[in-house]
Amino acid sequence: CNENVNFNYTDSFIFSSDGTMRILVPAQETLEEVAQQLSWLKLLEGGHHEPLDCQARYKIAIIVPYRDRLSNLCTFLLNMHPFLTKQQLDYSIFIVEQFDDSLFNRAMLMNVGFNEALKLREFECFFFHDVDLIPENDRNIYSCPDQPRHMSVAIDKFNYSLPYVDLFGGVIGLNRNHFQLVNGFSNQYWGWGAEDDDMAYRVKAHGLNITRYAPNVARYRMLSHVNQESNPLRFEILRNSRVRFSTDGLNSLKYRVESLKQLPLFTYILVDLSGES
Ligand code: BGN
Repeated sequence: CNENVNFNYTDSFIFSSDGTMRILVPAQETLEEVAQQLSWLKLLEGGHHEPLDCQARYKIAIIVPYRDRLSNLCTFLLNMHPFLTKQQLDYSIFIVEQFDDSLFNRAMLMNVGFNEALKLREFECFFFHDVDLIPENDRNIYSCPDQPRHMSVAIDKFNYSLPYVDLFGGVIGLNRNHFQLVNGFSNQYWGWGAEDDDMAYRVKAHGLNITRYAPNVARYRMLSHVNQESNPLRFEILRNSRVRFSTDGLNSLKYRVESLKQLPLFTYILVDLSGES
């Protein structure tokens, strides 16, 4: 398939000729209402879509770690589905929610998403995506990256500039082989911060390079939300992360799936990270 085509009459409403997108707002913040607003897209079960008249190059999984942000989730789904569909991708959206009441472990939820998605289908690349980041330009193509790609380069909250050169958080894309090569994310970061820096270290330590699109394309709006509790131990864990790359990650991941459902707009995974698997 050619990526990024004009696909129907709603196109000119959402997308303008310079690639800038109008961010859609849900009429009501419920999943049913969002599904109704997206009914014209003809999504398949589990938040899956693939082009009907051509063969997409790759199978793509969008993995979204989640807890208690329904408003963000509704806006995310309402905007991401038209955006990804327009790019003629074969994709599925996975929402991975933490069941236990420990501090939020974003990295571990993304590892779980990777693992569980691969049990369902042979995905070739993975976009690890914060639920509060909405792309603003449709030239920001979610194609399978040759090298790990940092997608959320220019975010409105950071005045559309990169806060520091090694930032690898927000939205990132990796192909399956690279994610496995670096042993996924660390499972050690409970609470906000540094798990993305750890991933940047992993990528570099394995001879890979972080790539980026130009900032006028890789633009995102950050939705408002209550901030998570930060992790006071993150500096220390990050300082000696290197010694754990080969023992802390996909190969040490322990979790229990409480629920896995194919919903109309996404595949939902509810997971307990706290105990032994
Ligand atoms: C950094 C955080 C990242 C976060 C960015 C952007 C740390 C580690 C300090 C040693 N890193 O400061 O996790 O994505 O800000 O918000 O806290």
